Amino acid sequence: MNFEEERKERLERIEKLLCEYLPEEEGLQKRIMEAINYSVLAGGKRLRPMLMLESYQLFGGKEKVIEPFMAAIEMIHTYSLIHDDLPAMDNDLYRRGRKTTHAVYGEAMAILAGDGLLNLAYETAAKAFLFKPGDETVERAFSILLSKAGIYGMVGGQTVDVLAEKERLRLTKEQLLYIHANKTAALIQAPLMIGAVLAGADTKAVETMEKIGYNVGIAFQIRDDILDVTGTLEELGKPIGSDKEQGKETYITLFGMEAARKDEEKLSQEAISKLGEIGAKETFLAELIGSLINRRK
Ligand code: GRG
Repeated sequence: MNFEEERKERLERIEKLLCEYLPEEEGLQKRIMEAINYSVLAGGKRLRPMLMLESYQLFGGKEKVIEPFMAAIEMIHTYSLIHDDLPAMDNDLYRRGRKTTHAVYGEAMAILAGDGLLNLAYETAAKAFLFKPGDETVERAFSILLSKAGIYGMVGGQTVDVLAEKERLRLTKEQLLYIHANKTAALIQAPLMIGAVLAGADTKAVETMEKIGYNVGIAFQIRDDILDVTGTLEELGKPIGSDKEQGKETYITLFGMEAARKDEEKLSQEAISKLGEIGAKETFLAELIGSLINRRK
């Protein structure tokens, strides 16, 4: 199988898995289930659960305990997108090639769907204890998931981003990297670390995965900034130029397009060579990281 076939195979497994953990659309509160399912099942690359599974298998994991965490990370990611698209934040009407959640279900329901998904993510991850009651690696994985998604991770990064935009701050490199490291990289680090932890990898290996996640996350955000300038509506499934429209500082406004491309490449290559240090250079994971460099969506 070539890389694309392998990626598709994994994608299908993840789609099936998500359906297993998504709620039935029933009860008086049925509308929120519809909004949640609409948002999660809108496609998307499923990058975070894919990274988690690869990391788990890389360190020898073979059990089902990984699955609730794979579903949970995609739920957290989707909630962040729902809330990021709200009128109070980016006010975007399109995402993943279709109308955003608030555009279809209204603002109140989109807020609730995001809140509901975040909670459902933790309810789902907790199901890992059904596979391994009282297991210490599950506890550690849980703690990584919580902290990388919270105020010392993604929510923290988003906070600084929102403040910088509202106050039209000129950012220093350190400030921009702080935003990217937390808003974006934290949710790339989490799956790589959780996969390693659940497979029983040692602390040093988990730290290596955290470093790899940092590089991949920053490179991923740089590419996101590049695509906002060079992408198309068809490729991205949302209008381009939103950063400029909102007067947002990005890697490109700060350093220029050429430096952005160079740094993206350098960060990704460093991540792949770190994988080499743990004997994982010739793996799907390394190819997946490499494929993100020139992605068009
Ligand atoms: C609202 C708490 C809160 C956080 C929002 C993730 C995020 C923080 C905002 C979304 C907008 C954005 C540009 C985030 C940076 C990370 C990023 C590029 C997300 C898009 O992830 P992809 O490309 O999306 O993996 P798909 O649709 O493929 O899943």
